[in-house]
Amino acid sequence: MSLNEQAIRSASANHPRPHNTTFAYGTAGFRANADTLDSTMFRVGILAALRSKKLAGQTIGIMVTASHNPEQDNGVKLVDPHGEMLHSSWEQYATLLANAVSDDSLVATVRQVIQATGVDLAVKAKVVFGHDTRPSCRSLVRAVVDGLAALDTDQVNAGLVTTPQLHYLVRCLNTEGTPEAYGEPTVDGYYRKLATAYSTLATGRHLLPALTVDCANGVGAPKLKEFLKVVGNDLLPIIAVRDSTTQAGHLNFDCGADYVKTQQRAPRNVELVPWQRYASFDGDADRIVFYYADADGVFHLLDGDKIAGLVAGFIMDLVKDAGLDDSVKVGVVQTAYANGASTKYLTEGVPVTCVPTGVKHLHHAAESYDVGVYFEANGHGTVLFSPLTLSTISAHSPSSPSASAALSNLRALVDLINQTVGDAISDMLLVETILLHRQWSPAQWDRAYSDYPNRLVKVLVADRTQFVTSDAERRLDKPEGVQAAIDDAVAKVDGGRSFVRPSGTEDCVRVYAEAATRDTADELANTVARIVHDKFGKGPQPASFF
Ligand code: G16
Repeated sequence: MSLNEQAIRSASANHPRPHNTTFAYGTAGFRANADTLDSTMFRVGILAALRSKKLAGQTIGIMVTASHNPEQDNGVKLVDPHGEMLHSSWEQYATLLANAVSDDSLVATVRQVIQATGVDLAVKAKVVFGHDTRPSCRSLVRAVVDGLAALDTDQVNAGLVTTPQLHYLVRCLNTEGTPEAYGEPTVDGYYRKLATAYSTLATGRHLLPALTVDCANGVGAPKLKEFLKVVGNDLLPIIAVRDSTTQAGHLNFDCGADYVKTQQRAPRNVELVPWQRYASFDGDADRIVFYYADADGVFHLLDGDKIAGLVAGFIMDLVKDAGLDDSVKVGVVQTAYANGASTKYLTEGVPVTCVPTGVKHLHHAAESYDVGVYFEANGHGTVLFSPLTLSTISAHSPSSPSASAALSNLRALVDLINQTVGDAISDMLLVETILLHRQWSPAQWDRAYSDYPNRLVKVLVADRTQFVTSDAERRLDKPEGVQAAIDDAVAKVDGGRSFVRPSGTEDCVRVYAEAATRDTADELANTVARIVHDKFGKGPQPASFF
């Protein structure tokens, strides 16, 4: 079968590439102002079709979303057959296609990708796509569809979904009817799978006070409500706030997981009742952070690091109680953003690996453990059970009634966790399950360790591509000389740690700093941000970066 060049060329003419723009495949795919993305979406449709053909017609996923970014941005995440992010070896092809300067050069680039990867054009491609609540999704999805059609692809439109629901669908579609069947390939099937597992784990437990969930005014709001109808309020009392998806400009604005984590405060106008539990999703519901206020109204964050500690400890207890601790070992994966206190706490009990930012990196590192718990500090993460561990858990015969109870809880936990990617709804259920079983308040959960004071700031620079890191992003190799200046600043601060890396989702450089006290952590963040801004900054330097 030959390539229908004419179909690509004529469809491409309807999706012209903007001049003077270079697209880069970032931490989680392409992300930019929505007005610039039409051609990229069209080309991503082509790429997904080629990827599916390359993988013998397995279904590939496309999620149109810019997640935590402001509403005017949009983006796209590509999902490989097992539900994981697009394999990194194909990111270069995504970038090449997105940047082809004309319809002719796009055709030539498609040919180049086919040749480089050995795509068999005779294989029928299958792609499932979905989108979040951004107003720009409508037209961008049309561009994706045109790209898919240009390669005569079988398409499944999943419509409005959370990112993790789309990942779930991809895995289900590819495993349906096999021994590895992951679930029913529908959003209803997703709800039923999670609700059944949660009911098994929660029934008979003494209910905790309601959890208030900030939905970031995003897709998590309708999807959480759909899920609550399936699971019922009796087992899961939830109060949803920031749940408006129709008011312009509200998505992620002064709310959501990214706001709460970076600002270290509750969403605007959400008054925290002391000691009650709160959680925030991000714009596409693949991240979650928890928090509470103490009696003095002081805000306490329970971020991805705290979730990792809670989850790893609970799974280790279940594994031990089930009598599986000789054969099933738990490991944790973090990034440089993990609070130093969390790493210290975790390494006392489990092996801990540090990898660069991006679930694509954490996910693969977690696959090397029997049970790999991976969480970014920003609340993005999940748990992976290796195929051998799943067989061990499924075949194990418990030796006592208490071992049997632990084993059935472990089996339900396997179903409760969305193992394809970080999932705010699934992670929320996981945390709620553990708190139910432990009968813990958020403050009791928080007691495991105290975070070192820290600060994360953004610096606007003229060209973030000149920032090159190494050592899992903890060192800056380029621009030359900057790392030495950071080292000098850090050496002057008690308990100081700081690093600089370019964001892969926003046009900025991020600076992270932690230190023994709030004031010194803040000062270190500002000092390092100034080091970057002095030489490479864009616009006037702010008096403070936060
Ligand atoms: C994406 C990635 C995350 C990453 C975050 C920030 O999250 O999936 O792994 O931590 O971007 O990345 P960066 O610091 O490079 O901007 P999301 O929730 O925005 O898709």
